[in-house]
Amino acid sequence: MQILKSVFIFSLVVIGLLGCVRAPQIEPVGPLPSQRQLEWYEMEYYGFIHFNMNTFTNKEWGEGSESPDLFDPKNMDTDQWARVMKNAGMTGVIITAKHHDGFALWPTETTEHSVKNSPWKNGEGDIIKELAESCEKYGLKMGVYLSPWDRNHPDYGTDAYIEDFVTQLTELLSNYGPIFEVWFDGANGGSGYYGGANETRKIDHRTYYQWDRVFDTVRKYQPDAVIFGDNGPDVRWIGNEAGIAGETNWSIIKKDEVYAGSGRYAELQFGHEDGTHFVPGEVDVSIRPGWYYHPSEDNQVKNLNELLDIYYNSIGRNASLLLNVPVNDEGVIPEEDIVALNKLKERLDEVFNENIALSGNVEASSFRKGYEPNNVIDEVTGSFWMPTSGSNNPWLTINFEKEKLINRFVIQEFIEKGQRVKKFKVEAMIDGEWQIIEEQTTIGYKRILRLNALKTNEIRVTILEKKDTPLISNIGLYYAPPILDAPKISRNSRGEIEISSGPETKIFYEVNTSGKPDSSSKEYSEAFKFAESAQISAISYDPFTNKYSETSKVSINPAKNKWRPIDTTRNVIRKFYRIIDENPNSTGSFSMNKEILIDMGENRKLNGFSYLPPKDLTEQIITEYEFSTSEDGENWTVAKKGEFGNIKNNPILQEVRFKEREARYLRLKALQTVGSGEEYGISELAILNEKSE
Ligand code: FUL
Repeated sequence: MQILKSVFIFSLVVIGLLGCVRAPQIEPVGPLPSQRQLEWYEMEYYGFIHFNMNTFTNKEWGEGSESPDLFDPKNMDTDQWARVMKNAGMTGVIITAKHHDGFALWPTETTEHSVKNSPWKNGEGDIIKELAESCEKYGLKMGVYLSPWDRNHPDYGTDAYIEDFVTQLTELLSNYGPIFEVWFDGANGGSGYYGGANETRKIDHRTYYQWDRVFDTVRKYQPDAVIFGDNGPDVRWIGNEAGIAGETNWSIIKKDEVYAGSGRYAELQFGHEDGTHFVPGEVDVSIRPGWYYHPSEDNQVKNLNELLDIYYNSIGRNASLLLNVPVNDEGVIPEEDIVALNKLKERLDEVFNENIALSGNVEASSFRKGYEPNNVIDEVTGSFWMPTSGSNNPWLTINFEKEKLINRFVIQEFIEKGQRVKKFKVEAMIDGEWQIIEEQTTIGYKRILRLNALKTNEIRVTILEKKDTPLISNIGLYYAPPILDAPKISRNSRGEIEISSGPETKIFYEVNTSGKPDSSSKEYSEAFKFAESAQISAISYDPFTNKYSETSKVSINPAKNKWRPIDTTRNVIRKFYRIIDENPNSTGSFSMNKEILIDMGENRKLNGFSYLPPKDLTEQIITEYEFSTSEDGENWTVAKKGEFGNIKNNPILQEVRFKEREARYLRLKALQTVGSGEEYGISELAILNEKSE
């Protein structure tokens, strides 16, 4: 027995030593990822579902006073959501269990403002439960979005609310099986936003929510879940909602300096080379302009080119991609979005199906035993190439017997021991000489470069700057067959409609039809007049390859070529033409108490207006507005007064609808603004007069 025991202990020691042989010899560099972060990184692409009260009120931010009676999806089908996301290649889904308006998608004990008081399933339903079951059925991981900011809760702003907030979290984390990510939004109404049923208080985001307690709750009930917040602790916001991680993207940040409310969001896009904590970035972006479903955005689902840009700018830049697909008021993902998701999946399969590098022969400037160059093409993230320490510009080559056609380059670091590479270059042997193809900064978990297509029999990667000896786990080479760009459709400053596409292509288009142009549709030759609102759809066609592009669909607002920006004494103010010049990149800036007046030159019917905020944050953005009209420029009636929800983080075109009226003069007043700068900006102002939904 004693002998057996010794043998057993000896074996344990040997196994232990063997297991440790590789990693401990390598000194870690900087803050390191946790096991849960490593697992999260491998998920890469997962879905966001914004579905809640706003789906039924057609808003981006609800105010908390909405009646639960409004929540009534007639064809709720979480199986459909999970199926669509699984087919799209996603690995998980995060659902807005509670958004800022405080309505809960599960029958929480903490509030009456939930599904239990809605007509849906006579108050007996539980969307979180249904989704958890569907996720299990389709093999997706599930995450929850629980908004700390709650515009409904009567105690919001006091400690009593935090008790309920923690209870809500506990319910979500203990009743629905495994949760892979808990999403805490940074938004809160402290800056004077309009409305909010119970919202007069200003809170300090850093101290009010008792984060230590909240995070402990997550660790207690779901130890494997990552926690998302503007600055982590596990996963950070990428600092914008446009789908873009920085080309330089460190997984580490100075967490204590960049937090919700710090005003330093721009840094989140890049991380910090001298970061103190490992908090990798997640790119959250919507497949439509808004996060919630709005029928008016049915023709604004992002097309394949846009989705591919998002993919390469997120997963291709050391971040994960959390792609939002809004569920509509029926309770299902609309067809348009499914088509777009499937096209992206097909394209990614087509491009990344064959890793050309696998057929190559790998050599390197040097390597340490056990960390051979060949490890970069074994498709295992746990094995890697490591040059001998101290080598200055370590390089690795992949050569082929025959020339290969290549235009995508993938490289991954073994990040368990820290993100190390600061700068690298890719070269190709072309006509017997090395040519520099790209010089780039950080790598991290994954970096994908889109290259111009090249034919070569050898590729060389050189690490130019590093924190310490680089550990490269994978390299991939691929070829993406070209796709035709979809046409661009816009109104020009003369009020005409213009359509453009790449050289040597034809354009076919349709005006106000169901929007499926083909070669039997009208062929575009030059800009044309069309004064009223129009739905234009167009495709490009390449006669040489006989290929069609994606369809572009755009709603064009009524022409503004007769409009004049005026002051109260009706003098034209030339510099304000910028707000009606149909150029989204030119902005008119207004001092704070100034209102905008427009003379449309003639009476027009309108049932709404749109405001395009400036994109760069050098000007203030309007968050609360009052829009009025007049027939004579003297007597005004207010058409609508309200809030542009979430406009700061997602500065997209805002469309506001009201009952149809006739007017010649327009007036926009900014009641509240947010951002930096002394003045507030308007990039475009337009009227809407198409049939509202
Ligand atoms: C933002 C929120 O305010 C939006 O409504 C949305 O939920 C987005 C994902 O995060 O900060």
